[in-house]
Amino acid sequence: MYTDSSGKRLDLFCQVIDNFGDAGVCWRLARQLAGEYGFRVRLWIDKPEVLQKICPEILPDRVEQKVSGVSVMLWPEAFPFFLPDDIPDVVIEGFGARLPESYVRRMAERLHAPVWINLEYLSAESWVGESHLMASPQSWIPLTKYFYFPGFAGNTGGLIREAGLFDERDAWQTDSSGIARFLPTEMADGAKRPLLVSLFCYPDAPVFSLFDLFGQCGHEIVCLVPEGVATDVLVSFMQRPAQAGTQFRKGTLTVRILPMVPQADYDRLLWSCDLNFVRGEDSFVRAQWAARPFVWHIYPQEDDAHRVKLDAFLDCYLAGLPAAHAETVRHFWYAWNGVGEMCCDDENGEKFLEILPSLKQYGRDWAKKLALHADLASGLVRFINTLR
Ligand code: TRH
Repeated sequence: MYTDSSGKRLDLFCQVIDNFGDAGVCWRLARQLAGEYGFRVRLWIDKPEVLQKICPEILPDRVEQKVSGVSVMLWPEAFPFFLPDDIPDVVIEGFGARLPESYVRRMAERLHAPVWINLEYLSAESWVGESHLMASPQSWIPLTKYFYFPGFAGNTGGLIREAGLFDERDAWQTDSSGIARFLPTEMADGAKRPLLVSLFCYPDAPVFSLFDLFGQCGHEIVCLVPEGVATDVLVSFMQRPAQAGTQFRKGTLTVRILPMVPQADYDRLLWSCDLNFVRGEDSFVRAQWAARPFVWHIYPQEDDAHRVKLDAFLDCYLAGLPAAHAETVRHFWYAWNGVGEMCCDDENGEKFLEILPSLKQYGRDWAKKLALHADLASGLVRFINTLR
């Protein structure tokens, strides 16, 4: 813990654009700021029902509730009337969430204006370091907003990483009984241990081709898919509804549909698998902390803007791998993201599976390297303290 901010009040605003990442990132950060730094955190969220999917304690119809030390507030369309004293010391808008105008006016009326931060999206592009902590004086009101950019380099805001995360992960990964929970019972004993894969992707991922590869690869693979992921492809592959509990076998591949699990269990799932397919932002980061080989399905953007982001990350992630392995990984990630084709007779897929053991060791080194930088919450708290 960098510093104790006990008693300081903080509002974090989360607008759910789509999927789970906006809620997932804001929820993780809110808990950490409350639990590790002692902030009195209010998380304003416009769709608590989305948060409930990854945190079942949330009651979506509550206007206010306290969960894991965080006051979770429904962010209504007609925002409540606030007095300047109701405004906290720190205001964070998640991913450019547009704050209610009346609220911003009250911010400006406080004797000491709150620290106002826009938590940005994650990218490995080099401009991120230059824009991190940039001040944006507002032309319409005497307030300044600061951009806080997560990132992979030392000159960025870092990545969310809770205290003790690596110890918890290591304890889990050395205890096979937890991992066995994710395996079909007949495969749970060590001798028959299959390759365990988790699959979280957007609907356009070439899942069919991946399953063909897995089904013909010569060793047992169990692929765990959270319910709701790639449903159409799964239904046509399995010829049955893709509900939690469904299991299907083809060649060497067993597909198991899991229910969506709470965030902490999702980490355990990633820690347990030999290969994780992840997407968006938060699961992408958690896969790196899992220190296991992973494949990222990047959130698609207009005009292929995501291609630049994908390359920026690959360039830094692959820099420490032997050239041939780096090429195999890049090719596989490209195909998964629709750049080039993925097909089961493409030998790159087999090569990728062959190099998994060395990617596993590389994943540990990569996680250690990233953890040399300050984590996002500690950097944020340090910055807040420089302004107050
Ligand atoms: O769901 P995502 O695709 O989310 C986002 C949004 O699309 C967002 O608009 C976009 O800007 C952002 O990606 C880049 O993927 P992400 O970010 O990985 O979020 C998923 C969250 O759900 C993450 O916190 C992990 C959590 N989760 C669980 O808790 N349990 C589960 O079973 C699964 C599959 C995920």
